[in-house]
Amino acid sequence: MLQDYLVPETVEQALSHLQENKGKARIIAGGTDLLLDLKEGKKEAGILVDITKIPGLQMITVENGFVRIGAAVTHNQVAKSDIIRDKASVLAQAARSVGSLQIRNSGTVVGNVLNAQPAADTAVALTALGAVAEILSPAAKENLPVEDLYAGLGKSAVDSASQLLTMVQFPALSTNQGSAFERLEQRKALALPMLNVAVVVSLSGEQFEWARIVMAPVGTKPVRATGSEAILTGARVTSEIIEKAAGAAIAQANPRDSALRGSREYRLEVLPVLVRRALESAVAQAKANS
Ligand SMILES: Cc1cc2nc3c(=O)[nH]c(=O)nc-3n(C[C@@H](O)[C@@H](O)[C@H](O)COP(=O)(O)OP(=O)(O)OC[C@H]3O[C@@H](n4cnc5c(N)ncnc54)[C@H](O)[C@@H]3O)c2cc1C
Repeated sequence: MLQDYLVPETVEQALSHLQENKGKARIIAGGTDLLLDLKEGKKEAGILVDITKIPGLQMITVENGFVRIGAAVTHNQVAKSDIIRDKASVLAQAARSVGSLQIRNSGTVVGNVLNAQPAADTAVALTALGAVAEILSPAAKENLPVEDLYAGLGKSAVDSASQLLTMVQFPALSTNQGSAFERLEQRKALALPMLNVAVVVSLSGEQFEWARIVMAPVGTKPVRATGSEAILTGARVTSEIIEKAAGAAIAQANPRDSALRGSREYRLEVLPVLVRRALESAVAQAKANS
């Protein structure tokens, strides 16, 4: 049962609330996942520590070539941000595809990552961007890649009863780079997609320098299609090589059969199409930028 709702104004206050109420308090941001989890008894917390009024966590900035997104930033703020549209459009697309307007107005990108659903739209995009999260505990600060925040299906490596994830950061895309997001969904009311794919490519003239291809839900967390990435590294940009790389993505995909989100066979059939489309869009963006 909820006993208190605390609204700190600084990160230090938030951490001391967690420390003083050892194990009983828990961070809340938009509450779109947490309130349902509390109601259904999947998580427990007597005290909620609301971080959305901490000014330092409300910012989207770009500094020294790195984009930073604070933990109180919502999906809509990310989707509308000129910085994100310009420097990481894959993330703007992913944030725009989350739930409904109300969900996007209160749900945060960081909360989406910490809920640890494999198909969390912004976690898939952040993994493709090579994003790293800053995590504070009362006595320590650590930086972890977003993909390493998944400790299992629906289980985060961050303990929200004692730790605060303050922000995620990643390199801003430069002029020879492009990115794209593809999503297969049954209908808009469905909370999570049947499949989603995020791609970032870096070109050197007519060649791929490198590519990061991330797909979900085809495992317990967003999955890198490293075999496809290896096919593209150093290869000439042609539709044949894109087709070949897209086809290879299924080797690392292990989707489950789902009555709600489609059969394994169907998802394996469609996945290469989404990867191909995302690669084509990302290449087109990189060429238009350079
Ligand atoms: C109807 C509906 C539709 C949805 N559709 C989609 C969809 O299409 N795609 C999609 O990806 N998701 C979807 N979602 C889920 C999405 O809304 C959430 O994942 C959201 O982004 C979570 O953010 P939040 O700020 O609300 O997190 P909260 O619910 O506040 O918190 C989530 C978890 O993270 C912890 N936490 C939050 N912030 C921090 C922090 N800074 N440090 C430490 N711990 C923290 C909390 O304690 C909690 O355990 C949907 C949800 C609903 C209800």
